[in-house]
Amino acid sequence: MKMTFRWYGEGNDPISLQHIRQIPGVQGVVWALHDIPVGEVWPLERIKEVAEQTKPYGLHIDIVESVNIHEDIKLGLPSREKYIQAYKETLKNLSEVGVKVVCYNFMPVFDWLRTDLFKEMEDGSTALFFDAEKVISLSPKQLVKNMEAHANTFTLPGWEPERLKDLTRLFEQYQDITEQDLLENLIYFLKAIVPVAEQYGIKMAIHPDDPPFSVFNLPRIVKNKQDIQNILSAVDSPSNGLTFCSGSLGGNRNNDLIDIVKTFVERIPFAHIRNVKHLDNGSFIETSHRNADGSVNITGIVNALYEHGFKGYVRPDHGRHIWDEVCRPGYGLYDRALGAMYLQGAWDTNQLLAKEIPSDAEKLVAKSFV
Ligand code: DNO
Ligand code: MN
Repeated sequence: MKMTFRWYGEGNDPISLQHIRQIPGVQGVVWALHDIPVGEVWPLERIKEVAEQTKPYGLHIDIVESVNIHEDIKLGLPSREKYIQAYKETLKNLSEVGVKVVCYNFMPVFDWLRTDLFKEMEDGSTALFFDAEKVISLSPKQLVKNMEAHANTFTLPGWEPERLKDLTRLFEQYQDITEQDLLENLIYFLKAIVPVAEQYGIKMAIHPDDPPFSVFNLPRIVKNKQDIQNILSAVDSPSNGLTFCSGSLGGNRNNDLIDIVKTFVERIPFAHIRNVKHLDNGSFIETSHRNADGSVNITGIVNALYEHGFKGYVRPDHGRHIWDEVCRPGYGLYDRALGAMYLQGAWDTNQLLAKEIPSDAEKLVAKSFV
């Protein structure tokens, strides 16, 4: 397990590289050029700048999250050709600094979605919350306003303003797009991109939909095991991979997360690990990583990754906001650092056990939810 930590870049993240490298076990940052508008080529000089900034701290920049996909590609419009071309050039530029994994998602219009970004917990911390009842009562515009108003002056990953400025038109464009259409558009994109990624030694790793079900009637195609199977088998290459995200896939209790790990481990170059707690009405709140605090069997997932020979990168995904930290929603230093330690503790225990009672490790891998 190669531990990493998301970093929003110089001047865009209150968390310094110095602080990140003080988290035990963290070897690299997961980064992006967040200010480049979707669809544009990432300039080589800007990419090299990030390599220069991180080098003194001994942190690698092997993983990019995300190179976002232009809506015209998702919609399958003729203009997708020019955006696919730009994407290829970005991959080439990224390969120049040794990038190995590019995480991306294929969610129409919105990236991840929550109704509350700072929901109060009993212990006084706050966390990201998806209120299933509230989401039904909100229009997409209200939801966007709500997210932006609560973002604490930080930009939200995947919620870049240029992507959302023309919401009504985007919704109209998606009206006749079925899940099958969206999948075909993804496969078209992958068929064009994967050979180029192979050539540059990059693994593309699609991020699951978050939450893993349709919201506002938009099509969603990375929700469960079958969807993942469809995508990975459509282009059978190690460069067509999955970002296994326990929090996103865990937003649906019917997903067997451990089975997903077992089945696809060889195609998972990157994993996001975090916990969510399910409430009775379909809502969920993001909790600490600890099994007892949420519904997801986090240590079971780590065990499964270990057992099945996972060689990829991991990052603690979102965290709560604790100890009065002022931070980007879900992306404070403290709780994510605690998460990194919890995950590494579970991994190290496996290493220890493996030397003594290898066959017993399997017993720890029981079910997805606790
Ligand atoms: C939210 C993140 C997502 C993720 C993208 C990957 O915090 O998990 O924005 O980076 O969906 O493309
Ligand atoms: Mn994730």
